[in-house]
Amino acid sequence: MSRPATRRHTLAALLALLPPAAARAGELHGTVRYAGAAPAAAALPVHKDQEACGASVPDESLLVSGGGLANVVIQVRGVPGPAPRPVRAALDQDHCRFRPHVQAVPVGSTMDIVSSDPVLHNVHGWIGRATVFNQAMPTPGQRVPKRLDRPGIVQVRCDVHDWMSAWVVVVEGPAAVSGAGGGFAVEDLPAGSYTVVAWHERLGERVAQVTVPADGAATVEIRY
Ligand SMILES: [Cu+2]
Repeated sequence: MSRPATRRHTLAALLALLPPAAARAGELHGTVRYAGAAPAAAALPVHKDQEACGASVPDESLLVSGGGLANVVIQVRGVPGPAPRPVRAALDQDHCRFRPHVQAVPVGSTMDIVSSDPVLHNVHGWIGRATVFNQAMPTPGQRVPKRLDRPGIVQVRCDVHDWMSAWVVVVEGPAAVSGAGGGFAVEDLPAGSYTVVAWHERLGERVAQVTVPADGAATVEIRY
């Protein structure tokens, strides 16, 4: 018969082998592919405040590189457990261009609207036809925090410069945005089978199913 101290030791060793109840050690890696011919890099003409804005800004609405599509928001739906923690995000205005062009932030996050430009901007965010924020930004260096409490796709425009456009997707679960080559990664996922919803501003939605292992990465390819 073993002594109690030995039994405790054995139990501790066994528990160490078990994953914690809500382990989130899984990951989803993926690539967003664009099947058509890559569009040529386009520029949007600047017809106002050219001394501050330049003659044109890049058109970021369809960016393809090496067959990969950038600026696609990937959301993993149906993940159990707590929602992602709110973050402090930023939306800059730099040479009359929003940076970043597309971002995803957890609901409840605060986004600082920033102007780096010596011209008046008026930043106007919409979900559908409802205004989320409408903020005049007359001063360079100005920083105005906005809390994003409603999930959805916020389209951002500048009322002064009609070429300026950005998208802020306010998400309720894990999400990522595809990078320049179409790659993305969503980390800290518990094991399970999930629906992945991809969204692109011009090409719309794609849906895929994935099964994330308890420890390791699932991979998925999203095709447009
Ligand atoms: Cu502007």
